[in-house]
Amino acid sequence: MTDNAQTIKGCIFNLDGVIVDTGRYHYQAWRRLANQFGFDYSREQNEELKGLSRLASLDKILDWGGIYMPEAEKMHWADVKNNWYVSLISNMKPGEILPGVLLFLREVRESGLRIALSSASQNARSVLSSTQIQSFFDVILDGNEVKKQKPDPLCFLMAAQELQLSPAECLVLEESPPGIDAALFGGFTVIGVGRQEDLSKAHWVIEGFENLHFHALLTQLATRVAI
Ligand code: B16
Repeated sequence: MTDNAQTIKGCIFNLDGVIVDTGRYHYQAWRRLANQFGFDYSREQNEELKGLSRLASLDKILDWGGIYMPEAEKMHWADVKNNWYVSLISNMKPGEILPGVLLFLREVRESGLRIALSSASQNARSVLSSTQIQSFFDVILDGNEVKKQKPDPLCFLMAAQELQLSPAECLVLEESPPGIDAALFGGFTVIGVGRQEDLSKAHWVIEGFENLHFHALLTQLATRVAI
């Protein structure tokens, strides 16, 4: 590891697509709503909803369906979708934690770093609880506490503040393009989790955590980034 890599003292993880694939449950619930309105949309389109707030997701879906709706009615349908989503995630199990994540979190912890979870989801705590992973996090911030949506960097800045670290001392691990932008605007070093072609603005991109070791990642990162 280089001296640069040693400046990293904390990791801030996003939830959906990084720790667990909640995206498929969001898709099931949103698709059920779209079907109720008489149209359908693809898994590929659903990728565009990652990192967006609940209401911003609804706006996009209504747009795809060519549907206009007053704001008050949107709140109603967002609640309907959320009830379906909550019922789906209540059955999540620890086995749904994505491959390699637990080992990676352990390595980060054993390296003496502090760990935060920062998610736009107001249901993040339920997901952490169903999958029994909450004890890894020193700080948990969700969509109930952070009111500005990505690409605003507030969700990561608040997490860093609660970790008592500066953005330069934190790595953000994030799977959505608006989340990558948010981390960059906030002055963080950001690891994209997903496909290189979608996340090319990140300082480094990984496909996932399987067979990934924390110190190897820091060493690779230090060849690329002045942190
Ligand atoms: P909720 P993240 C985000 O989670 C999801 O990526 C996004 O699809 C969802 O709309 C948003 O949470 C709000 O979720 O409806 O449960 O409050 O990626 O920030 O972990």
